[in-house]
Amino acid sequence: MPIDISTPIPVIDGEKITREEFERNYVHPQKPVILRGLWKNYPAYHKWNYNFFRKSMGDLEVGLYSSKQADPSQTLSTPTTKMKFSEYLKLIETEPTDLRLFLFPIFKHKPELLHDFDYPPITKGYIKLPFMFFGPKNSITRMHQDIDMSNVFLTQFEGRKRVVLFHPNQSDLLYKLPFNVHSTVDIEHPDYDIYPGLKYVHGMEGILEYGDTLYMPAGYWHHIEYVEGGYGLSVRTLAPTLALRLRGAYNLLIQRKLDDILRFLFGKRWFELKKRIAHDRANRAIEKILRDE
Ligand SMILES: O=C(O)CCC(=O)C(=O)O
Repeated sequence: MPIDISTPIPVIDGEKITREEFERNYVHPQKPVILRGLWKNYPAYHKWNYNFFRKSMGDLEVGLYSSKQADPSQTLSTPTTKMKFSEYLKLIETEPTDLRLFLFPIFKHKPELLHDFDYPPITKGYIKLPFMFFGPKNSITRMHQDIDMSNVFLTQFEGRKRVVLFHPNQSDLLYKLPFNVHSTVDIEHPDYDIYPGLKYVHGMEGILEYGDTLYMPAGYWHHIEYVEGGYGLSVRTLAPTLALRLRGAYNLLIQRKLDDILRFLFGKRWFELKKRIAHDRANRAIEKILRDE
């Protein structure tokens, strides 16, 4: 039985929505939405393609991460391999590979690219720290929440992506690991014997086409599959509440470091303890659902 992701992520015309409508309907209630055509008026929409990146920065050496070797007990901080950016672009355009390039600070290497877009006026409070994500066909960004708890606007510039989202209030049923923003569940092949909580989650699904922007409110769990090789750009705005902003700062500045130290000191035993805590929390959440039924 597949996991319930039967609710579609709504798709709206990003060129027509006003700031007032967007804030009222999506930012304040923290609801995800796909904004079609939001970036159409920026040069990047037509200018950024494989050839453009190859020509303008193909010689740059980039650190790549293997999706196959992704180990849920580790934070992904060390690249699996390195190669020239032009070689990597050729790889994802033409051949099967599992190498991904994520949280790529492309604008540090080529600040001129910042002139190719602006921050859409449908909301305010942008954090001026854009990142790009590149991946080959069939690669997966494993399920996680963004550690800084900001609202994310993820725009697709090449290829299509399938996106699955879960509200942050389902973290326990998704076996969120403590001191972390990841989970060990595989939502494509749910194992209900090991993870019975997955029977009770309800998610949303959508496809990001060329030029679509996914608005993903703070704390939303996301699983991303590259239906085709391609790339996207993310910009973010501050979370809507002080509590979420403080949580983001705590995650970044304290929790992550504490997790690294405890992993260094206790290795696998620390990971096993975190998994046990995640299972206890999921069992309690299931009991509550059954009690309330
Ligand atoms: O597009 C991707 O590969 C990942 C994007 C993501 O995880 C994010 O923007 O937080």
